Amino acid sequence: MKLVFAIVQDADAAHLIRRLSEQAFEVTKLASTGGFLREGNTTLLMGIDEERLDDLKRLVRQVCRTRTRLVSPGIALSEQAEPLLNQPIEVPVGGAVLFVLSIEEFVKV
Ligand code: 2BA
Repeated sequence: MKLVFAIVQDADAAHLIRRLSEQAFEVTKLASTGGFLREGNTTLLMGIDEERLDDLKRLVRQVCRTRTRLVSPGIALSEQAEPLLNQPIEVPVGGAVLFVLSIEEFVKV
């Protein structure tokens, strides 16, 4: 069994959860915040059989879009050691970031 953490943009979360549920993936949704942009995002926790991992990745790829955000150095970069940039920079976000962990035991009691 695998545990997948998927960090997705809030704008994609509802659609993705709906599609996952349609495909009988069990999902827990957590509200999270990206450390770089300091904006809300969504972390999904999914315990799945290893054989379904490719299906899950395919679904996430279909739903989660890459977007760009303009980051003003005065906001997001202000606490970095060397805030050398004066102009807003364009930062790509997503589609999604996945962490896949092997699970030793899964029980429902
Ligand atoms: P944030 O940390 O808010 O990052 C948003 C986007 O900013 C990232 O998109 C990346 O393109 C860019 N970015 C992040 N750190 C940067 C830096 N030090 N310098 C320049 N650009 C930087 P994604 O890679 O798609 O990540 C989306 C969200 O996924 C992240 O939001 C964070 O919440 C999470 N994430 C990404 N990689 C992670 C990792 N290795 N460990 C934990 N969480 C991660």
